[in-house]
Amino acid sequence: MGKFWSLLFLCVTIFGVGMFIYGPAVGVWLPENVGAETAYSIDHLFKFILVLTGVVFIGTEVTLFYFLWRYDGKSNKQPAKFSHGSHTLEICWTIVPAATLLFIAIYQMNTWAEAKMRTPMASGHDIPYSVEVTGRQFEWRLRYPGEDGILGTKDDLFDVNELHVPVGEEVLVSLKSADVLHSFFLPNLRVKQDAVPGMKIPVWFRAMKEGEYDIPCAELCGWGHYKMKGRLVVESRTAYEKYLADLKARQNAVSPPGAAQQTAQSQSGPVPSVAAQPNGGAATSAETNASLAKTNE
Ligand SMILES: [Cu+2]
Repeated sequence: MGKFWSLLFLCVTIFGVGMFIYGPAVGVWLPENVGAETAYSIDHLFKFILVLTGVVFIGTEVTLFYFLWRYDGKSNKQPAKFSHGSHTLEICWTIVPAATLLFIAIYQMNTWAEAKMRTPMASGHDIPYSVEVTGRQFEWRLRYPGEDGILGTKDDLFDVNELHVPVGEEVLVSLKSADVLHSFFLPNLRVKQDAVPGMKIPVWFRAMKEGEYDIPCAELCGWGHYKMKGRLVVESRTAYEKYLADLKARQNAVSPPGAAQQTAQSQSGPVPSVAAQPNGGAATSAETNASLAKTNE
Protein backbone atom coordinates (compact mmCIF):
# COMPACT_ATOMS: atom_id res chain seq x y z
CA MET A 1 0.00 0.00 0.00
CA GLY A 2 2.98 2.30 0.63
CA LYS A 3 3.54 3.38 -2.95
CA PHE A 4 -0.15 3.16 -3.98
CA TRP A 5 -1.06 6.74 -3.15
CA SER A 6 1.94 8.19 -4.92
CA LEU A 7 1.06 6.24 -8.07
CA LEU A 8 -2.59 7.32 -7.81
CA PHE A 9 -1.51 10.96 -7.65
CA LEU A 10 0.74 10.41 -10.65
CA CYS A 11 -2.20 8.92 -12.60
CA VAL A 12 -4.22 12.13 -12.04
CA THR A 13 -1.39 14.14 -13.59
CA ILE A 14 -0.99 11.79 -16.55
CA PHE A 15 -4.75 11.62 -17.16
CA GLY A 16 -5.17 15.40 -16.86
CA VAL A 17 -2.32 16.24 -19.22
CA GLY A 18 -3.39 13.43 -21.58
CA MET A 19 -6.89 14.89 -21.93
CA PHE A 20 -5.47 18.31 -22.80
CA ILE A 21 -3.46 16.70 -25.59
CA TYR A 22 -6.22 14.31 -26.74
CA GLY A 23 -8.97 17.00 -26.85
CA PRO A 24 -7.41 19.33 -29.43
CA ALA A 25 -6.08 16.33 -31.43
CA VAL A 26 -9.60 14.96 -32.05
CA GLY A 27 -11.22 18.38 -32.38
CA VAL A 28 -13.24 18.40 -29.12
CA TRP A 29 -11.81 21.63 -27.91
CA LEU A 30 -12.88 25.23 -28.32
CA PRO A 31 -15.82 25.87 -30.64
CA GLU A 32 -14.78 26.76 -34.20
CA ASN A 33 -13.48 30.33 -34.33
CA VAL A 34 -15.23 32.31 -37.07
CA GLY A 35 -14.35 35.75 -35.73
CA ALA A 36 -11.82 38.36 -36.80
CA GLU A 37 -8.48 39.43 -35.24
CA THR A 38 -9.78 40.06 -31.70
CA ALA A 39 -11.34 36.58 -31.53
CA TYR A 40 -7.97 35.10 -32.46
CA SER A 41 -6.08 37.12 -29.87
CA ILE A 42 -8.56 35.89 -27.25
CA ASP A 43 -7.78 32.30 -28.32
CA HIS A 44 -4.08 33.09 -28.19
CA LEU A 45 -4.41 34.40 -24.62
CA PHE A 46 -6.43 31.35 -23.62
CA LYS A 47 -3.78 28.97 -24.95
CA PHE A 48 -0.92 31.03 -23.51
CA ILE A 49 -2.44 30.97 -20.00
CA LEU A 50 -3.28 27.28 -20.38
CA VAL A 51 0.35 26.41 -21.20
CA LEU A 52 1.62 28.60 -18.35
CA THR A 53 -0.68 27.04 -15.76
CA GLY A 54 -0.07 23.60 -17.33
CA VAL A 55 3.68 23.86 -16.72
CA VAL A 56 3.08 24.86 -13.08
CA PHE A 57 0.54 22.04 -12.71
CA ILE A 58 2.97 19.41 -14.01
CA GLY A 59 5.78 20.81 -11.83
CA THR A 60 3.76 20.73 -8.60
CA GLU A 61 2.18 17.33 -9.32
CA VAL A 62 5.50 15.68 -10.13
CA THR A 63 7.03 17.15 -6.94
CA LEU A 64 4.06 15.86 -4.96
CA PHE A 65 4.47 12.40 -6.51
CA TYR A 66 8.20 12.36 -5.72
CA PHE A 67 7.67 13.24 -2.03
CA LEU A 68 4.86 10.69 -1.63
CA TRP A 69 7.01 8.00 -3.24
CA ARG A 70 10.26 8.84 -1.47
CA TYR A 71 8.91 9.49 2.04
CA ASP A 72 6.04 7.02 2.50
CA GLY A 73 5.59 5.76 6.08
CA LYS A 74 6.37 2.07 5.43
CA SER A 75 9.88 2.48 4.05
CA ASN A 76 10.87 5.40 6.31
CA LYS A 77 10.87 4.35 9.94
CA GLN A 78 12.58 7.53 11.14
CA PRO A 79 10.09 10.09 12.52
CA ALA A 80 9.61 13.13 10.29
CA LYS A 81 11.34 16.40 11.12
CA PHE A 82 9.34 19.57 10.57
CA SER A 83 10.89 22.79 9.41
CA HIS A 84 9.66 26.10 10.80
CA GLY A 85 9.79 27.70 7.36
CA SER A 86 12.20 29.53 5.18
CA HIS A 87 11.96 33.26 4.55
CA THR A 88 13.82 32.94 1.27
CA LEU A 89 11.37 30.33 -0.04
CA GLU A 90 8.37 32.33 1.13
CA ILE A 91 9.63 35.44 -0.63
CA CYS A 92 10.18 33.39 -3.80
CA TRP A 93 6.73 31.85 -3.89
CA THR A 94 5.18 35.25 -3.28
CA ILE A 95 7.18 37.20 -5.84
CA VAL A 96 7.06 34.64 -8.69
CA PRO A 97 3.24 34.31 -8.84
CA ALA A 98 2.79 38.06 -8.29
CA ALA A 99 5.16 38.85 -11.17
CA THR A 100 3.41 36.25 -13.37
CA LEU A 101 -0.01 37.74 -12.67
CA LEU A 102 1.28 41.25 -13.31
CA PHE A 103 2.74 40.08 -16.62
CA ILE A 104 -0.58 38.49 -17.69
CA ALA A 105 -2.47 41.64 -16.65
CA ILE A 106 -0.25 43.78 -18.90
CA TYR A 107 0.00 41.23 -21.72
CA GLN A 108 -3.81 40.99 -22.15
CA MET A 109 -4.52 44.73 -21.99
CA ASN A 110 -4.60 45.33 -25.73
CA THR A 111 -6.98 42.43 -26.41
CA TRP A 112 -9.27 43.54 -23.60
CA ALA A 113 -9.33 47.08 -24.99
CA GLU A 114 -10.13 45.78 -28.52
CA ALA A 115 -12.92 43.56 -27.22
CA LYS A 116 -14.51 45.82 -24.63
CA MET A 117 -13.31 49.41 -24.81
CA ARG A 118 -12.48 50.53 -28.34
CA THR A 119 -16.02 50.79 -29.63
CA PRO A 120 -16.36 51.24 -33.39
CA MET A 121 -17.81 54.70 -32.61
CA ALA A 122 -14.74 55.69 -30.60
CA SER A 123 -12.25 54.50 -33.20
CA GLY A 124 -13.37 57.07 -35.76
CA HIS A 125 -15.40 55.08 -38.30
CA ASP A 126 -18.87 55.92 -37.07
CA ILE A 127 -21.05 52.93 -37.86
CA PRO A 128 -24.76 52.77 -37.03
CA TYR A 129 -26.24 50.12 -34.78
CA SER A 130 -26.98 46.98 -36.81
CA VAL A 131 -29.46 45.56 -34.33
CA GLU A 132 -30.81 45.91 -30.82
CA VAL A 133 -30.76 42.67 -28.84
CA THR A 134 -32.93 42.48 -25.74
CA GLY A 135 -32.55 39.56 -23.36
CA ARG A 136 -35.83 38.55 -21.82
CA GLN A 137 -36.88 35.46 -19.87
CA PHE A 138 -36.27 33.28 -21.91
CA GLU A 139 -35.50 34.52 -25.38
CA TRP A 140 -33.51 37.03 -27.41
CA ARG A 141 -35.63 39.76 -28.94
CA LEU A 142 -34.22 41.51 -31.96
CA ARG A 143 -34.95 44.90 -33.42
CA TYR A 144 -33.31 45.91 -36.71
CA PRO A 145 -33.36 49.51 -37.92
CA GLY A 146 -35.54 49.76 -41.02
CA GLU A 147 -34.64 51.61 -44.20
CA ASP A 148 -33.76 54.81 -42.34
CA GLY A 149 -30.95 52.95 -40.57
CA ILE A 150 -32.00 54.33 -37.19
CA LEU A 151 -33.18 52.24 -34.27
CA GLY A 152 -36.32 53.30 -32.45
CA THR A 153 -38.28 54.58 -35.45
CA LYS A 154 -41.54 53.35 -36.98
CA ASP A 155 -39.95 51.29 -39.75
CA ASP A 156 -38.00 49.06 -37.33
CA LEU A 157 -38.15 45.32 -37.99
CA PHE A 158 -38.64 42.72 -35.27
CA ASP A 159 -37.73 39.10 -34.86
CA VAL A 160 -37.11 36.64 -32.04
CA ASN A 161 -34.09 34.41 -31.43
CA GLU A 162 -32.71 34.42 -34.99
CA LEU A 163 -30.06 37.07 -35.47
CA HIS A 164 -28.92 37.61 -39.07
CA VAL A 165 -25.65 39.40 -39.82
CA PRO A 166 -23.70 39.98 -43.05
CA VAL A 167 -20.43 38.08 -43.33
CA GLY A 168 -17.15 40.00 -43.01
CA GLU A 169 -18.78 43.26 -41.87
CA GLU A 170 -18.54 45.00 -38.52
CA VAL A 171 -21.75 44.42 -36.56
CA LEU A 172 -22.65 46.79 -33.75
CA VAL A 173 -25.24 45.50 -31.29
CA SER A 174 -27.09 47.54 -28.71
CA LEU A 175 -27.57 45.08 -25.87
CA LYS A 176 -30.38 45.46 -23.35
CA SER A 177 -32.32 43.41 -20.85
CA ALA A 178 -36.06 43.61 -20.27
CA ASP A 179 -36.03 41.89 -16.89
CA VAL A 180 -33.04 40.26 -15.16
CA LEU A 181 -29.34 39.76 -15.89
CA HIS A 182 -28.65 37.75 -19.05
CA SER A 183 -25.40 37.14 -20.86
CA PHE A 184 -25.21 37.44 -24.65
CA PHE A 185 -22.77 34.73 -25.66
CA LEU A 186 -21.44 34.06 -29.16
CA PRO A 187 -19.01 31.18 -28.54
CA ASN A 188 -17.86 31.01 -32.16
CA LEU A 189 -16.94 34.69 -32.11
CA ARG A 190 -15.44 34.69 -28.60
CA VAL A 191 -17.95 37.36 -27.54
CA LYS A 192 -19.63 37.38 -24.16
CA GLN A 193 -21.35 40.35 -22.56
CA ASP A 194 -23.83 40.65 -19.72
CA ALA A 195 -27.16 42.25 -20.58
CA VAL A 196 -27.92 44.49 -17.61
CA PRO A 197 -31.41 45.85 -16.86
CA GLY A 198 -31.50 49.61 -17.34
CA MET A 199 -28.34 49.75 -19.48
CA LYS A 200 -27.64 49.86 -23.21
CA ILE A 201 -24.32 48.16 -23.79
CA PRO A 202 -22.58 48.25 -27.18
CA VAL A 203 -21.19 44.90 -28.40
CA TRP A 204 -19.30 44.56 -31.68
CA PHE A 205 -17.89 41.73 -33.74
CA ARG A 206 -17.09 40.64 -37.28
CA ALA A 207 -18.08 37.13 -38.38
CA MET A 208 -15.79 35.84 -41.11
CA LYS A 209 -17.50 32.60 -42.14
CA GLU A 210 -21.04 31.98 -43.32
CA GLY A 211 -23.06 29.49 -41.31
CA GLU A 212 -25.37 29.08 -38.33
CA TYR A 213 -24.07 29.39 -34.80
CA ASP A 214 -25.54 29.35 -31.30
CA ILE A 215 -26.45 32.32 -29.10
CA PRO A 216 -26.81 30.77 -25.64
CA CYS A 217 -27.54 32.84 -22.58
CA ALA A 218 -24.52 32.49 -20.30
CA GLU A 219 -26.06 33.83 -17.11
CA LEU A 220 -28.42 31.81 -14.95
CA CYS A 221 -31.54 33.93 -15.45
CA GLY A 222 -34.39 31.79 -14.13
CA TRP A 223 -36.09 28.41 -14.48
CA GLY A 224 -36.07 28.50 -18.30
CA HIS A 225 -32.42 29.54 -18.65
CA TYR A 226 -31.51 26.15 -20.15
CA LYS A 227 -33.67 26.78 -23.22
CA MET A 228 -32.69 30.40 -23.80
CA LYS A 229 -30.80 29.82 -27.01
CA GLY A 230 -30.92 31.79 -30.23
CA ARG A 231 -29.31 31.27 -33.64
CA LEU A 232 -26.77 33.51 -35.28
CA VAL A 233 -27.06 33.33 -39.06
CA VAL A 234 -24.00 34.66 -40.85
CA GLU A 235 -24.76 35.16 -44.53
CA SER A 236 -23.81 37.13 -47.63
CA ARG A 237 -24.92 40.75 -47.88
CA THR A 238 -27.48 39.78 -50.56
CA ALA A 239 -29.02 37.05 -48.38
CA TYR A 240 -29.00 39.42 -45.40
CA GLU A 241 -30.87 42.10 -47.33
CA LYS A 242 -33.34 39.50 -48.58
CA TYR A 243 -33.96 38.39 -44.99
CA LEU A 244 -34.69 41.99 -43.94
CA ALA A 245 -36.99 42.47 -46.95
CA ASP A 246 -38.86 39.25 -46.11
CA LEU A 247 -39.15 40.32 -42.49
CA LYS A 248 -40.59 43.65 -43.59
CA ALA A 249 -43.08 42.01 -45.97
CA ARG A 250 -44.16 39.58 -43.25
CA GLN A 251 -44.58 42.39 -40.76
CA ASN A 252 -46.55 44.59 -43.16
CA ALA A 253 -48.82 41.69 -44.13
CA VAL A 254 -49.92 41.22 -40.54
CA SER A 255 -50.00 44.80 -39.40
CA PRO A 256 -49.64 47.71 -41.85
CA PRO A 257 -46.95 50.29 -40.90
CA GLY A 258 -47.79 52.02 -37.64
CA ALA A 259 -50.42 49.48 -36.59
CA ALA A 260 -47.98 47.53 -34.45
CA GLN A 261 -47.40 50.58 -32.29
CA GLN A 262 -51.14 51.18 -31.85
CA THR A 263 -51.81 47.54 -31.03
CA ALA A 264 -49.05 47.65 -28.47
CA GLN A 265 -50.33 50.79 -26.84
CA SER A 266 -53.85 49.38 -26.53
CA GLN A 267 -52.55 46.20 -24.90
CA SER A 268 -52.70 45.89 -21.18
CA GLY A 269 -51.22 43.43 -18.72
CA PRO A 270 -48.00 41.49 -19.03
CA VAL A 271 -46.71 40.64 -22.48
CA PRO A 272 -46.96 36.88 -23.09
CA SER A 273 -43.57 35.28 -23.42
CA VAL A 274 -42.93 33.61 -26.77
CA ALA A 275 -40.96 30.87 -25.04
CA ALA A 276 -43.81 30.14 -22.65
CA GLN A 277 -46.25 29.39 -25.45
CA PRO A 278 -47.34 25.80 -26.03
CA ASN A 279 -45.93 25.76 -29.57
CA GLY A 280 -42.46 26.26 -28.11
CA GLY A 281 -41.66 29.71 -29.41
CA ALA A 282 -43.13 29.75 -32.93
CA ALA A 283 -45.21 32.83 -32.24
CA THR A 284 -47.11 34.37 -35.10
CA SER A 285 -45.70 37.58 -36.52
CA ALA A 286 -48.68 39.53 -35.21
CA GLU A 287 -48.15 38.48 -31.60
CA THR A 288 -44.43 38.97 -31.93
CA ASN A 289 -44.67 42.42 -33.51
CA ALA A 290 -47.17 43.73 -31.04
CA SER A 291 -45.38 42.49 -27.94
CA LEU A 292 -41.98 43.50 -29.29
CA ALA A 293 -43.11 47.01 -30.03
CA LYS A 294 -44.33 47.24 -26.46
CA THR A 295 -41.22 45.91 -24.75
CA ASN A 296 -38.98 48.00 -26.95
CA GLU A 297 -40.72 51.29 -26.15
CU1 LIG B 1 -30.18 32.85 -19.09
